[in-house]
Amino acid sequence: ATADAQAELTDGYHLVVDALKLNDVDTIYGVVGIPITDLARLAQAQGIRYIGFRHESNAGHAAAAAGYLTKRPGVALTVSAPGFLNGLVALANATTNCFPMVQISGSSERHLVDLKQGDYEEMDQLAAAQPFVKAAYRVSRVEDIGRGIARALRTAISGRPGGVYLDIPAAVLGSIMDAEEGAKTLSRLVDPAPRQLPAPEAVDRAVEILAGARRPLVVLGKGAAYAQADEKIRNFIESTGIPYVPMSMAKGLLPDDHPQSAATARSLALKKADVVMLVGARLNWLLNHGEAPQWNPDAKFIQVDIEPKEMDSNQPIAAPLVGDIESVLDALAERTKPGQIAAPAAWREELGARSAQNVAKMAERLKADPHPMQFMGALKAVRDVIHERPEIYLVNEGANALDIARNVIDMHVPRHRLDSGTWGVMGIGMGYAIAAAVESGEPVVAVEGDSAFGFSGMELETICRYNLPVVTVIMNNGGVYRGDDVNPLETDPSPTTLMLQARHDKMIEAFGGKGYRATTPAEVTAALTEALASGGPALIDCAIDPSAGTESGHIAHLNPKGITVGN
Ligand code: TPP
Repeated sequence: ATADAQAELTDGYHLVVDALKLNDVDTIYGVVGIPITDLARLAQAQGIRYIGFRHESNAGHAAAAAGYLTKRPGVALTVSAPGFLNGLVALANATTNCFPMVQISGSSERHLVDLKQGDYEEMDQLAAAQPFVKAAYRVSRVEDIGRGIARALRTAISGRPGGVYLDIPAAVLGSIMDAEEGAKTLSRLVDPAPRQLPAPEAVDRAVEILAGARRPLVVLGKGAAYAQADEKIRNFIESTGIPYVPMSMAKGLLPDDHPQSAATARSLALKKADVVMLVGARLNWLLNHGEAPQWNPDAKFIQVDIEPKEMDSNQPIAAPLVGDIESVLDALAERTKPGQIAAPAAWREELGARSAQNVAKMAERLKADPHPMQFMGALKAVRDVIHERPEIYLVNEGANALDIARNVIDMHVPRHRLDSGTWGVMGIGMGYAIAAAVESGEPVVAVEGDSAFGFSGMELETICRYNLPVVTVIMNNGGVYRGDDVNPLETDPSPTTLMLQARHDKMIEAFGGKGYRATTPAEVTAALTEALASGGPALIDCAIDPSAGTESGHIAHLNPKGITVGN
């Protein structure tokens, strides 16, 4: 064919890239292979940043974090069957956490898959994805690519955000059509996530309940952080004087040292609050389902959530404020008379006094500097270094490494803490860290349990390959939870044992990054300071007492109790 005739044709690959660009997708996280390798190449050639991972779960977690941080769907790209399934974990996790994400996967030949003829990487991926995602779609004709991508992006971002699966069979990617006709099949979303206004009656009901409260409390969830309505949330809290408790990823939405933060008097706040306003927070296991004894059994709940089905899922909701958080706060401000909602001083003082006690206790515990190093010592060192630089993103997973870091490390800026989230999942570490670095260009510190790190550790190579400013800090106590468990039979290591002598710092050196080993808090401080100043990839292996930590961290009560194992 002549060059002219060529120029008039397009194909599935080009239409996918054109549709993504038309909708402002600027980064793809993925792992290549049949049938999507050329898709990644073309995307890169056309100016979309492509970040290539070592495992699809990590690419998927990165896309999910990108969605959370930017309020635009993160895109993950996977190959058929096994690659698709590896990515599906992250897509399901994104759905659970309400992060907007689209996993685009190539898939094998439909006619072979459907008759189960045994194709290369054969799997009915659309059916497999369905139960785990907000929605799953398949594009079966090249002229539907634009529609499929628009639909996937729209579904991921609008209403309650979540994970969307988009299946594109190999044959569709390879289909050729007239370029001009092809261009007409693409569209740009108008109002991808339109405002959703709450019902005025519900707003009035909420105002009345809040006005009559003696011990009101606001709970901020990561939905509140996601909403990017930071100023309005702060105004609501400060103008009403209501104490608030941030869920872990809402830390920093208001600075953790805010005088109205009841984070350090959490148990008392939950137990005594008579009116609780949930903002982008769900009454799930993380909040004990709103049940006594953690909560006041007579508490009235007001809930701000974009998803009507969330209401009454655990406790009766006295004022369901169904809408986007910004619109709900606007409506509340509009329909509240000046001074109508004001948290009683006695309640604020009661919480303030308890906070002061707990803060003093914590300061006392943080003063100790025992050897071998404990979690507290290492994490205090991390805290002090990043306190100086609030722009740093903190990624955090593990059990004790998660629970203790959450309490020790204050956040001062919204959306700068990314952690295991609603599922308490291990494996988000390197993916979230990579996305935070890629999307923001700011430094990232990933505080990882040694077990948690292992789930995504190979992505150190990715971090080094792209020369990202990620410092991984491993709390190495040689075990899942702790490193001192023994198998009484002495046959093999105990189920919770990992190698205490493991030198994770040597791993990053294999890829050209900088490795540090720290055995005291002072060494943690020195290593982290130097690593952050260098601006390059680094890993600090912190030698933590193998007997430090508790089994399952703060959620040991969730382990079912049968008869005692082993004796
Ligand atoms: N697999 C997944 C995908 N998610 C999980 N939460 C678990 C397994 C169970 N689990 C919870 S915490 C954890 C594991 C494996 C690791 C805890 O050990 P570590 O990361 O070393 O943290 P530490 O308590 O020692 O700080």
